[in-house]
Amino acid sequence: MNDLTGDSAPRRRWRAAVVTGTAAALAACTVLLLPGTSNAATTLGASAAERGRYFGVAIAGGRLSDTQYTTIANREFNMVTAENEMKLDATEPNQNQFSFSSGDRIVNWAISNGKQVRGHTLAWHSQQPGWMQNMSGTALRNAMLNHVTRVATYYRGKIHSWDVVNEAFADGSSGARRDSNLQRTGNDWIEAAFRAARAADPGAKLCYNDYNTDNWSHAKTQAVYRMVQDFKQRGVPIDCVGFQAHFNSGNPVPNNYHTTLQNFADLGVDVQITELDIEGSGSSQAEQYRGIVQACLAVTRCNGITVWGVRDSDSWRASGTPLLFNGSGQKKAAYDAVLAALNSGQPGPGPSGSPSSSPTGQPGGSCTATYSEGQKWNDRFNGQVTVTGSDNWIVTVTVSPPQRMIATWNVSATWDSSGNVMTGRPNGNGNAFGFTVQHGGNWNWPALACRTA
Ligand code: 9MR
Repeated sequence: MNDLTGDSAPRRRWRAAVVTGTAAALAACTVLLLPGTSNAATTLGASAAERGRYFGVAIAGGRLSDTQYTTIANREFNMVTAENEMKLDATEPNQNQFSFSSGDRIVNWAISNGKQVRGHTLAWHSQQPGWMQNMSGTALRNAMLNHVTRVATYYRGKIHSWDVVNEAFADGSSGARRDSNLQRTGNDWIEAAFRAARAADPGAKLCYNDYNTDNWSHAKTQAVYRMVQDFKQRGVPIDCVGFQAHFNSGNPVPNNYHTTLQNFADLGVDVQITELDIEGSGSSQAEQYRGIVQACLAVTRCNGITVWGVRDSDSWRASGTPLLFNGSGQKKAAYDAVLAALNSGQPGPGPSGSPSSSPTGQPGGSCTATYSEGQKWNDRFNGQVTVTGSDNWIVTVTVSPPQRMIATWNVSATWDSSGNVMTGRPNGNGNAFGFTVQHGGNWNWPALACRTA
């Protein structure tokens, strides 16, 4: 096992890769390890991953048949939120009759493309099914807890972070809870929802998610802060706070955004930007996006950023052109600013310095997979694979437990039933791809094998 702690001198680790699979399956296959390159990442997900973060997008199930949409989404993002399909009205249209097909479609698309999933949302005053809107008191409290338990249990093991409770605070200067049928069941409804979610899916991070909580001096921000502080002090299971970050001229990006993220993080929770969009255009919009990315990168516990849609035309407020791609699927100035901000951010924290790699393997044959190490962190590392000799490759990447591959980029990925073997094929984004491995203390390099299709 590599010792990645200790002196800070640059280090190069030499390790032969293990070629897996049967001889027949691996005919014309070689593995070669060569020194890594330091080229800047060319997609949002890849760049964020190099910084120990994700870059996500809200996906609308109805658009998954749009090839331009899925091509951009697959290429650029490594985290997915269902825009509407996992909400209460979608998942429990009749009491105790659960419907997961729309949510599953998005979750399966995400997983089959090597992406992780944010769950949105388990308890919310809005988009409640009709039967729930008409409920109150103990019956509603129990129905809400049953919903949290059933949905979080169904998706257990597939969700990176759940928006357990969404938008429970009032706008304006009151700092009060939002009045709703859920609030009227008693002030403890939020913590009850978090406890139920923890019991149902102990592996997911549990988030409180809201909007208009970006400006540190606003009463709503302060009120959410006090709730999270109280939850942490009393041991209510909360792991993260989601900042929706829907900005426009009436709700501009505040100058103190970094302060807000940092102050919440200092409570001992992760912070995530969960629904980012910024109305506008051109350099003005681009600079606001840049500021948001820089603020997140400046906060160690800011895990990732999700934009609320792919193209402007996919947005819930399309006329404000608030996203990173225009209606034709072209990158906007805002995209370039986000990628540049990501690429100029600090690499993720970790015990090792610059990437290193080593040559070995057996050159020759029709297809060569070259591995190089990427960034390393306490809990995970990135790997990069470059394929030469064929544009029609199939590369398997095998991790050894307790390692688990948690993200991929620039590759169409599927997994075997053990979850240890990722089979990657070209996704239209060239012949190099990357992945993140949660190592669980096992620093061994994954084994690579390359064959042609
Ligand atoms: O983008 C979503 C839109 O398609 C729905 O019609 C709307 C219904 O409430 O919800 C939108 O998403 C919201 C998210 O779930 C919570 N934060 C605000 C988002 C924008 O309204």
